[in-house]
Amino acid sequence: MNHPVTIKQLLIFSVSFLFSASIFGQNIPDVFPTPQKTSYTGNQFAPEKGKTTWKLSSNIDPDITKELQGLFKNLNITIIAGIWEESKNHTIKSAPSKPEGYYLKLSGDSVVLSGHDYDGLYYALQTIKQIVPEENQPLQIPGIEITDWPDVPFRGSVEGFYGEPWSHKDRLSQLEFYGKHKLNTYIYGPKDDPFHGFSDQWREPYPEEKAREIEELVKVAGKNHVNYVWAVHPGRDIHWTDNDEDGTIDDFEACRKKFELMYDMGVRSFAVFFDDISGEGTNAKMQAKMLNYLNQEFVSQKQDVTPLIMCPTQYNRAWSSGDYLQILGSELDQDIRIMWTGNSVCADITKESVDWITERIQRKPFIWWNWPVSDYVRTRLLLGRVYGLDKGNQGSLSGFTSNPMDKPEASKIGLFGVADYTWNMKDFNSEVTWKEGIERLFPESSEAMITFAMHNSDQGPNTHNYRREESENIRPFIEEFMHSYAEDGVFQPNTYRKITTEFQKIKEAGATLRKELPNSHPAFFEETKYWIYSFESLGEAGTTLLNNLRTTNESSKTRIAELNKMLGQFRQMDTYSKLQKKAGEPDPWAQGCVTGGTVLTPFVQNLFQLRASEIHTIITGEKPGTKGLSEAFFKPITNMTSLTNLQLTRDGKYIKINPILEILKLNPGDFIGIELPEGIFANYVHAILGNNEVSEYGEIQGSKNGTDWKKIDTRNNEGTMQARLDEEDKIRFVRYINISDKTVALKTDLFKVDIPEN
Ligand code: 14T
Repeated sequence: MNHPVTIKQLLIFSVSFLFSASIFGQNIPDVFPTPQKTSYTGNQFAPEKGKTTWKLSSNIDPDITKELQGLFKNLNITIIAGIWEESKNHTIKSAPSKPEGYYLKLSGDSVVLSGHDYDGLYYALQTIKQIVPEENQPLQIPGIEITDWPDVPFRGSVEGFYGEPWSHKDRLSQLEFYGKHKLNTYIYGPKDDPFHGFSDQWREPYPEEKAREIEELVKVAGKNHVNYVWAVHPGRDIHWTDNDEDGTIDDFEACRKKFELMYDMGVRSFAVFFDDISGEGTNAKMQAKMLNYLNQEFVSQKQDVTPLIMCPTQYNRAWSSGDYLQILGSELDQDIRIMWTGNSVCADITKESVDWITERIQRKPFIWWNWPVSDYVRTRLLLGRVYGLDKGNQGSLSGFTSNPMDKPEASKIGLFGVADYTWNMKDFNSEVTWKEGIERLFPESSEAMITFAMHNSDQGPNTHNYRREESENIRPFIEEFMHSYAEDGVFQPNTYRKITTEFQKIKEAGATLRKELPNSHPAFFEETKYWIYSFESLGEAGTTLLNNLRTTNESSKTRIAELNKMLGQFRQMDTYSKLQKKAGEPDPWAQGCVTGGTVLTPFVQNLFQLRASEIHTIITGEKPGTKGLSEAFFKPITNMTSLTNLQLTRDGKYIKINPILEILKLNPGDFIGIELPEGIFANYVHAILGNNEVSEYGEIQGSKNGTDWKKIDTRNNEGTMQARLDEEDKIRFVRYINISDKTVALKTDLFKVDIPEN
């Protein structure tokens, strides 16, 4: 996995640093993704004004010529550029004989760009643009020689998440970003595009306006040397029947026809997805037949269509059973790529997991990495570093695409890391790439963004059990602080200082981003503004709270004022956290935002609780009511091991279980429910869990202590169950339980209890 930096890496690092920065007084910017081989010849050149000599091979792309002319016009220097094999110009050193590879040399009298192919030449140019200062600046050219090629042939993203698809504008911006960072693949498969098919209309042509957009995307993708891969998702309603008796299954033909339509719009790369389906469509033999049919009757008939990509139904090891994968492996034409998410839906990509699948599918897997996708944890931003990708996968993957967040701009932080890993695994340094990505994406506010990103990276508890680190810089101090404060009411001054400084920094970072991003990065800001507002409030709340811990001898009046200020900032955070709503998504789980959700927010909430009850007790001699209690104080309860990570949301008087995507199968005796904190009692329960089956086979129960349960008489209708509870009954636990001897299929559309608000 990710080894710490080795001595060798350190040496290389410091040697190149010495060479570049101190000995020759140069400041050569690093190139990202990191080139395979770089050597510094040590000199730096400042070509004089004069006449540029151009030696360009005739078939060079005019766009590349134009860019080179922009970079090197009116300089006494020779520019030699071309594609090695075709140029037959032997002043060009040969490019590496690897697809997309290039050779690049900058020296006093000449600049050489030699591409293995058109992509390679384009990538040589992308590299030059990172090395040579922008136009109009006094041109300083460092002496440098680079030989470069990618480790993974197809690199990029798969827009494959549930929820509102990216907009046309978002996608255009992605494609440009991919070109710059040597990502060459964008697979189009948003679950919520009906014409992709997961929702239904995969057989139908796109409406005019959408078709025009796709045509433009294909063009822009081409300009950026990106393959626009159009994916169809036919499996939900596919039939393997030949009703017109022409000898071919009707839906095979329907799919070919749709591909033809897409081809006419310019699409030259295709995929077929069979993920997240059940029933007839899951048949491996038929899936293989269909793909082979498309391969022979469509791809082979065209001269310019790239090999097919398919996403299997069993796309991860946890879901694999029977001989499904072996059938695909042996029956699918050898040039068809098979996608794979790893050992589970969301997983690190270990060498061991790659070896496991390679053997079964008899080819290198095409990775569908489910990160930073956040459709199962929509309240979170996943802005952390890329890690968990094995360097031992070099040479073992046919492709690597990352499933991003529904927030395209915010996803660029992660994609920058994916670009670096997939290009050059051996030199990939997770931490360095993450920082570098942020610095390049947000040059004006990189420090604030680093602070924001490092505290917004973990998914929180989730059904996929996939977690990322968060707030690593401060977590140990916070743990130590809470431990000693909760136990003995004391804390170390040093720890206190560290944490206080961090909250101050958070507050300032939030303010900086709030002020700067609307101008510098309006699209990013639109996606993340409530997290940013909330982050600033979190910084304020933490600062006030920590400050308050030092005030021990104040009058009641001061204490009350302080408490109110804290409450105000806390509520502010809470308000922002609820403002994030997505149009067209009525599901409560798609709403709300959580910032610093793994370390910082729980810390502030817990400390606030401790401090508030301390102060409240001192002032009034009473315990505080329910108002300040965040969801951290309420607990989901279940016996189901697959559900250890249920989440709750508090919305005023409602405590709700966050709905999850899957249909749950409750075996006899299985239950899910909510536990309230000491001294707080439920006065209403309301559940919407599917259909009548739910109330026939199960019931809602209440308990005072979590051990002795009593049936609650609910009004039941079509899977809805509800009842008013008497607060005098002091019900602190509420659950739905399957009391039958059958398995009950259940949807977590709604499960909530009401508490008094005081
Ligand atoms: F195709 C697959 F490789 C895949 O990952 N499919 C979906 C994907 O669209 C989604 O974005 C991702 C993360 O939520 O996981 C897959 O969707 C699921 C996974 C489940 F475990 C949908 C329902 C599930 F129960």
